[in-house]
Amino acid sequence: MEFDRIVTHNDFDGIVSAAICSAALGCGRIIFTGPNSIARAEISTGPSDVVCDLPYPLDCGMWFDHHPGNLEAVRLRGIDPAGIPGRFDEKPSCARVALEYFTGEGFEFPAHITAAVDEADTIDSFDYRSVAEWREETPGKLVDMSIKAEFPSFREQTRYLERITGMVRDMPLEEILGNGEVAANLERYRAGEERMLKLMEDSVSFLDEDSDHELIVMDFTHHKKKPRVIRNLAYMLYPEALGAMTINSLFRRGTKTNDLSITISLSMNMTARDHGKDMGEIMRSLDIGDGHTGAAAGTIHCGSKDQMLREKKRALEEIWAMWKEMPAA
Ligand SMILES: [Mn+2]
Repeated sequence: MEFDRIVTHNDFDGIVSAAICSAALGCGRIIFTGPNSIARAEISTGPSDVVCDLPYPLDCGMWFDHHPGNLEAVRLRGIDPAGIPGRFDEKPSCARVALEYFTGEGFEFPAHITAAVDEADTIDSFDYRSVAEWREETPGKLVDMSIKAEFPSFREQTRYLERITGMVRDMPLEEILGNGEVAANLERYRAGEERMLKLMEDSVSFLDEDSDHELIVMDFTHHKKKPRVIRNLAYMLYPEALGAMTINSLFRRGTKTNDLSITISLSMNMTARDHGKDMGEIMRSLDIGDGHTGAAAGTIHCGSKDQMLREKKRALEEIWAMWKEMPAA
């Protein structure tokens, strides 16, 4: 079977997954996208496409993924996942799934690829035991930061992701950091982080019921443009909080809609604890999205601004009720 394109998630796990598929299949053309574009079928795929770290599209040659919700969606469509070429496995990263698949097929990967997969496991599953561990800089985290820098255009970002994928395939992460473009993007990321922290300080609150300040709520729906923030930076403001939520308006082609995008994640201080909080379960119970134990996201479609305000209030109440019901330790 010949594969023309790798269609992958535009994050670190997606990049490492694509590097693995590119090394194993000798296929160089890579398309970067987000899960929503696949769900809305904005990208047409066919039998010569390998799809990584994204929902299963209607048609593709191979599919690699690790999101339980995406497997569920396949089953709900009446498709037997075992019949799909590629592999689904609930591993910490999709890169791990792809690595194990091709290793099982007899492909031998160089040590720098397996090292990148170790980093993808940690980064994608957010496997940190404390705020300090999360802030500790590793080669993978620095490359990840560089792809999260602000880019002048979507096209330039895509080109950069393509180049990074080639580098991840061909050289160790440490060596990638020596690249001038990577260093410049990392610098831009750090400057952006400073600005984000300022912006977040103005949007952070806690629910009235949340007297212990467990769950940071960042409501950005009053912004006219989509603010670029990284929700976990909130833990730099409140290192003792147990979780953080963001509420954003969804933008389509640059226009603000009444639809809401909600993310919720546990603080890394919860990782080592024996708790019962499951962020993916909250999103699935509300039937608005999906995710892992530690981080999840959902979308609420609203027909008007009034409805959006009502739905936001209701979602906050429901999320808080479920959050409190799940034991913290
Ligand atoms: Mn992933």
